[in-house]
Amino acid sequence: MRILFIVEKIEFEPLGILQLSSILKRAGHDVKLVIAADENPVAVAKSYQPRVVGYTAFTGTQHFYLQVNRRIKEEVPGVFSVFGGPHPTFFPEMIEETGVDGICLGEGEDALPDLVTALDASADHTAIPNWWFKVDGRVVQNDLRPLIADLDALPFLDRALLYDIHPISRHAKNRPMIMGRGCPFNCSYCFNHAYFELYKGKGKRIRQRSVDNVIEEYAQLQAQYPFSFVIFTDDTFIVSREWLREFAGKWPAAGGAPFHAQVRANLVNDEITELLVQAGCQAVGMGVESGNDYLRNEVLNRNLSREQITRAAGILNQHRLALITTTMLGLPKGSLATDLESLELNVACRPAYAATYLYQPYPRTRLGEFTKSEGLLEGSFDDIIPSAVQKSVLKFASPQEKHRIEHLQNWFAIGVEWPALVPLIRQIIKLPKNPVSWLAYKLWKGYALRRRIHPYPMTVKEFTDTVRQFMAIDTH
Ligand code: B12
Ligand code: SF4
Repeated sequence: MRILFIVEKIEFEPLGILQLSSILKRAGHDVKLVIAADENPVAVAKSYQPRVVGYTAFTGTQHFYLQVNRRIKEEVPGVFSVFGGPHPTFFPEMIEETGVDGICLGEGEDALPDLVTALDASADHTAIPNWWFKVDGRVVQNDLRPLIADLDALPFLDRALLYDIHPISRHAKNRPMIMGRGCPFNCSYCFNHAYFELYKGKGKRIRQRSVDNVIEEYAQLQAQYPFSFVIFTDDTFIVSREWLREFAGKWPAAGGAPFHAQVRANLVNDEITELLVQAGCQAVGMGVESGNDYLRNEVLNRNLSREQITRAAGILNQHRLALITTTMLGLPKGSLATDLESLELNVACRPAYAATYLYQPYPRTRLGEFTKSEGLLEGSFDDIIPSAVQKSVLKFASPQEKHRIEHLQNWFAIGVEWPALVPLIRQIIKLPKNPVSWLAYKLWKGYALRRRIHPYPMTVKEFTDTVRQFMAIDTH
């Protein structure tokens, strides 16, 4: 059967779709991907005539996909449209939208092939676990199946699906990989607690692939599409010391490339950091999120002291790992003053780059629902935009305060690098947002990423491609 996936643009590899594609192809199906920024998805759908069209939606990106889908449903009679990913998982009410036939909640590896098989056989599909369907104008809600216990049993991602149509990704020097799924913490703004609420009693919260399986995928990928740097996208790479110890022994021996991984301050110590260095880690991401103790611990439920954060940053810096901190501005119950406290805490961490985002209240997360119920949300969850760097959807003490918080996002990392500029930045952010602020943000970020975080050699062509791709990113 023919299945067509559609993505709006490529800012990062669409890992969920690549995973689903490898499974569908293994079952003998024909799969195609179209990047709407490069090709008209409606025209491709008309010529390819898929039986199923599928989309991954993050909160904020669903509007684009719903619109494309409505056009495809008009032009390709009989096509079955399905949505998966975080937004449908936490907002399955999306099934009510015109043109949506099915919503997949949670993991799609078994759910999608089961649906495709049923459609192929013209059998009843309406009771398949993980799916909500619209049947004769009525919504059918099925329960979730257990989480996949053995991630090693999954086929490797179908990178060719993307690389065959997107040369920039094919020739990229860095590639994302995933070593496992799940995070044991319960930060109120993050999807993890909500995800495991949904999956309660249906499997282990933390699942890791075996080290050998990760290395095998790496070796295949390196042989087919040579590259220099791995970005492990896992929420918390250092969740298991035993796994990390085995990885630190085997990855360098297997010729593993230098890599980036996510850590959490309370898990960072000398032993873990030495293992990361031994493995070849060059850059780490670590959440600071807020410099205000009340916001960080009561509102965000981070359960982390200021000292834990600066201590962890000190250890990572001492081991010469390039540290990227992440911080959310514009938090519910926060203000410009608390965001400036966050800047101060970042200064104390001395990061190679201080990444900042404007807080977005995602549906079904504890903080998202709190933001809504406290009346702090302007409009509804539907008003969230794909970008976490342009506009906040929260209400603040005054429109001026909100504007300054949004504008501070552009200057935050510069203030962390050169704290002496903070008094000037406090004045700049009173001005309307402008192209100079955006350019300053992009240039400093680009410089820090290139020189401090991903300093591998590039040809002029690779460099210009990377710059072009980077300047076009407007979501993060
Ligand atoms: C890597 C990552 C990124 C990467 C790459 C994203 C990408 N395009 O793949 C980058 C850094 C670019 C990124 C950016 C953003 N991200 Co992000 N990201 C992640 C992260 C850490 C891993 C995602 C991943 O690759 N998982 C592995 C794959 C295999 O799983 P999956 O994508 O979930 O897919 C599975 C299922 O969802 C399902 N499925 C997925 N698609 C489909 C489609 C169909 C048809 C079906 C049937 C099933 C299905 O089946 C798949 C296999 O089980 C997650 C957190 C997490 N641990 O999941 C956050 C997460 C997904 N990101 C999130 C957000 C909000 C964003 C941003 C919107 C932030 C921002 N505003 O900048 C942007 C959006 C970028 C965009 N426009 O696409 C949120 C989503 C919350 C929400 N309600 O939408 C998450 C959950 C983190 C969080 N804050 O809680 N992200
Ligand atoms: S540590 Fe990170 S991934 Fe884990 S729950 Fe908190 S924010 Fe989410």
